[in-house]
Amino acid sequence: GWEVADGPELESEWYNFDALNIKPDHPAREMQDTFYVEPKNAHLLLRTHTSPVQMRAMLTRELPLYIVCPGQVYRTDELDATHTPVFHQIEGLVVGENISMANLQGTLQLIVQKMFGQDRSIRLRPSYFPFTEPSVEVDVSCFKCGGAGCNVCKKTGWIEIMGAGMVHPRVLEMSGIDAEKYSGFAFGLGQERVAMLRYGINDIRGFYQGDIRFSQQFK
Ligand code: FA5
Repeated sequence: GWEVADGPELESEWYNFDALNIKPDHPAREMQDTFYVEPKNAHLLLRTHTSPVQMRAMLTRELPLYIVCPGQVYRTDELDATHTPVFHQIEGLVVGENISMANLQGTLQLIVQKMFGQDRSIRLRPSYFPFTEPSVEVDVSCFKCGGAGCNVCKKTGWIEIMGAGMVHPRVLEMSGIDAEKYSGFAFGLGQERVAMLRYGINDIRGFYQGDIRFSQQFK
């Protein structure tokens, strides 16, 4: 029952931040370094994550809502082995009656097993995002050592792969959804980072340099 949802890469500041409970002066805006588009009073930017699609979907679709949104996002990050200024995320959002943290955990467990293999388990760690409460960072048990500790998982047995949480009631209310009756969960993962883990790629720049020897490894 999941649908693929879409949204613009040139996004309004409102969808990218305000609709996600990130106020103009909130320090959380600085968590994501943003490319603003001139003129400044147009309040347009290159979306810094796929999360603005959450509000777009909530405003236009019927409940219950089950969507994923794969897409390109932009940040003023310096180019290095694990960061590019243009990268891709996959957003997930579920809103309906009786949606709980257990549903989030079960969904994430399934995603991780499909992506990294049946033997993988997940670990949820408390975290902070203004648009989810509670918020978690999601770790997958290391697929190289199985959790014993190695160079891939930096000897911890776990690898962080995405952010997630229960949709903040304020976000539901901003879209006109009754937060007493409905609840939801959301998650967002970095596509390149997941591909790097899965295929043992140690430098993200390989995806964008256009060197055919890079692509040919995956034939
Ligand atoms: C977010 O962007 C939140 N929107 C995720 C979210 C969605 C949380 C829904 C809760 C509910 P964060 O800034 O941590 O979170 O980015 C998510 C992922 O994008 C990171 O885990 C990482 O895999 C990837 N990422 C972030 N910056 C870069 C970059 N410069 N290059 C490549 N991947 C990146």
